[in-house]
Parts: sequence; C-alpha cells; structure tokens
Amino acid sequence: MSDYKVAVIMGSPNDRSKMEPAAETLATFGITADVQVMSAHRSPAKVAEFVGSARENGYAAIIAGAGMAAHLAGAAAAHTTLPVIGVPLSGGALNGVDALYATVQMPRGMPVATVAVDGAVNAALLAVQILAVTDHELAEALTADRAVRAAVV
Ligand code: RP5
Repeated sequence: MSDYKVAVIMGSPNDRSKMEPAAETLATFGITADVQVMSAHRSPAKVAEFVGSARENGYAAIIAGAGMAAHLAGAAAAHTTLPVIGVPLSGGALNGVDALYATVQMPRGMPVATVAVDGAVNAALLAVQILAVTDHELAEALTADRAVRAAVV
C-alpha cells in the first residue's frame, strides 16, 4: 500500500455503481481512494470546502464523476490546482452526451482531463500514470497491467 490518496467524488449516490470501478482500480495499485458524494449544484459549499483543502489534506488527484448537467469536475477544478479527471456518466434523456459535453468543454486555463462516458477505470489509470511520473514502482505496475491487458486480447 502506497501513501497516495486520491479523491473519487460523484454528484449523486445514484452514481456509485458507475464510479466504484475507479476505487477498485486504484486499490489494485495500492492507492487509497476516498469515495465521497457531493454535488456542484445541490451542495456547492461542500465541493468548495473539500476540494479547496484537498491538496493540504494530502490528496494527489481528484476523480469527479457526474451525469446530465455534469459540472462537478469543472467546479472541482475551480477550487484546486491538483489534477482533476472528469468522468461523464450515462443516464437521463441524453444518456451521457450531455455529461460529456459539460465535462469536457472547460474554458482555457482550467483543465479537466475528461475520459470516456462511464470511463471510471481509465480515470483511475490516468491518476496512476500521473503519480507514476515520479514513482518507479507505480510505473512498473502500470507496465505489468499493460502486459495483462495485452495477454487478454
Ligand atoms: C447529477 O445528476 C448526478 O451526478 C447524477 O448523475 C444525475 C442525477 O442525479 P440524481 O437525480 O439521480 O440524484 O448531478
């Protein structure tokens, strides 16, 4: 188990099953995921408080999943210079296209690294890749993970 801690936040308890794979993937690399529900619209103060203090509280990255008018990742990015990885979630009348556009179309200067609709696993892998820039053991674990995926195909 490493000392790294990644926040996995989502806009609704109903997002849990789609975001749980992020926590599971982080765990396979020995990285602790702190999974929390907070909403850019329903509980904006909680988002500001949690994300605004995330760096001093030891988090290395924020993974944020939301559906429909999915502003959670962008709202998180407004409160931190930690890397924010956005996961647009499927559901609602537009089934994720709305969330994809809402998450990916950030204004210049405020990046959110947006993965595919329901791409929680890739969000976690991207967080690991960011950490692996300076962590040799994690880099080796990523290489091993790629080898497993190659063997599967
Ligand atoms: C978003 O609205 C949430 O992330 C969720 O995906 C969607 C619907 O939320 P619920 O009405 O199911 O709580 O904020």
